[in-house]
Amino acid sequence: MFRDLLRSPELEFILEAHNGISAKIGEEAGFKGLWASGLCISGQYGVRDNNEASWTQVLDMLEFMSDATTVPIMLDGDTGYGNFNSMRRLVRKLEQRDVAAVCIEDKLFPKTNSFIAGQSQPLADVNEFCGKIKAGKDGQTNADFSIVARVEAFIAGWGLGEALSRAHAYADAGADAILMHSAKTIPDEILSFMAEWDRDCPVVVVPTRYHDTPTDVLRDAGVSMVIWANQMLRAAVDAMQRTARIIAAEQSLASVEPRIVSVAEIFRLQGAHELAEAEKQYLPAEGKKVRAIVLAAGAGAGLGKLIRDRPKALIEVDGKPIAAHIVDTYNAVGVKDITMVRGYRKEAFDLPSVRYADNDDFESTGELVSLATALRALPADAEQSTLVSSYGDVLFGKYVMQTLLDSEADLAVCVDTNWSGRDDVLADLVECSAPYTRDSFKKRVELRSVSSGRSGRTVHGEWMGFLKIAESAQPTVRRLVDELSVDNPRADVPDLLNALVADGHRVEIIYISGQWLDVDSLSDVARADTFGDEGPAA
Ligand code: SPV
Ligand code: MG
Repeated sequence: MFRDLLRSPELEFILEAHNGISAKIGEEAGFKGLWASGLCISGQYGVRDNNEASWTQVLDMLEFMSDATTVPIMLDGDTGYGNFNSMRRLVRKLEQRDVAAVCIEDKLFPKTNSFIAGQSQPLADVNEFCGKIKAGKDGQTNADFSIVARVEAFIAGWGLGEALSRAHAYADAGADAILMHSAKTIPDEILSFMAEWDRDCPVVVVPTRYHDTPTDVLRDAGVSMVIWANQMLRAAVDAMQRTARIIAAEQSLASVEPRIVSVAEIFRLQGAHELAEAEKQYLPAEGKKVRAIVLAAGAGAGLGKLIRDRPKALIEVDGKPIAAHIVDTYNAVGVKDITMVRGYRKEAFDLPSVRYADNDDFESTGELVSLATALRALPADAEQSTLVSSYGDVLFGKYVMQTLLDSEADLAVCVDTNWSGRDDVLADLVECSAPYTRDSFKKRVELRSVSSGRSGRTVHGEWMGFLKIAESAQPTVRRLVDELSVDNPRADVPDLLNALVADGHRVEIIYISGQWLDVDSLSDVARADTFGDEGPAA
């Protein structure tokens, strides 16, 4: 492609680029080729154009530029970074990175930019430079790789004769094109050279200084390719300087934001979309997203002045509110989407990254009205996720939640086997299809009923409020929640569980032992303070 550009009957243009993103922007603007400028690559590294960046550092950048683009790139290879041997190694390394061409200039290593005291810059010995061109051509393994020989005779203050004799020598040595450079603000040196140049060897020019010259003048003179050699870096520096000054002065992003590209545009240039598609193809399908609902609308009796200005869920234990511990534990098992139902002293809630749903009738309604409120607050796609519900005054260890989430059942609840010392009026006691045994983990145990108080029933454990609802069970649960809460606004989650069982749905029992704590009394608050110290999984 680069060779075609050099040989094209039209005047062709290539644009400076100095890193992956500028190369991509150049290609998107329609350029058919790019100039990996030595000035600009060293500039973006923040060093001088004096071979301060090593050639492998330049090569590393070329690799990013090559990966980011499909158009050919010509490296500004300075003097070839050494002698003929460095040159042929450079050519091999460029070929390996799909770089199309290198331009080398007839100066001495380490070079200095042509616009810095050019007249005092010594030129390379012609024969030595021809040897470099030959070594590069002989060393290339891809016949399409191009070597452009840059003549610095005008830059160094020599006349047309020197420029011409060097250009002829380099063409004879096998150069695929001649780059004739000039530091003058008018193109007279270039035009005088073009008037004499009669070889079948294209000429490339860099009108940085003679930028006011109409392009047709160069076209009419027979120039083959124009390099716009440094405008991308200069434009970027201008934009960065203005932006940095404004942000520094205003201590705010407000006025720069509308003037700069969006972060989404950066993602686009980076090809984020392709990665998202590839992830669908190559990553294992993600498990269903889990969303948590925390019922925290109630005030909490029996806690005296602790709940004067906040609900029970916001009482501080171990340095932060109960609800914050709950959020942390959910987060620790990978559940980030949390909907918290508030009611009593709802204004006291200020946890970040939580979705709130308000049950303002908390005094006259039960848990199912709160649950219905939460279900309505969820985004539409929540119907395709797994839900887990728990109470705002129940602390739990990671292990408890992980075990519940690992269950493959459509509906599952955790039940603590260690219930016998519990206040059997407050506790939700359950009867199951089988008692806990050491091999319970191998069996399917189902819920039979749940209610507070023993009253002569068989009891196998205590339910502490954790309910998992898989996607497939959501329609049933949503329907029952609505029906039951309309029938009886004070209905609670145990009423839902019993109704599910009565309707013939299987609610799996996951037996656990400890690793949770409900905060019902002042002594519970004291125990909660050390909850985190009690178990390794807490
Ligand atoms: C470059 O872009 O690094 C060049 C062109 O070599 S010039 O800066 O004009 O020398
Ligand atoms: Mg350069």
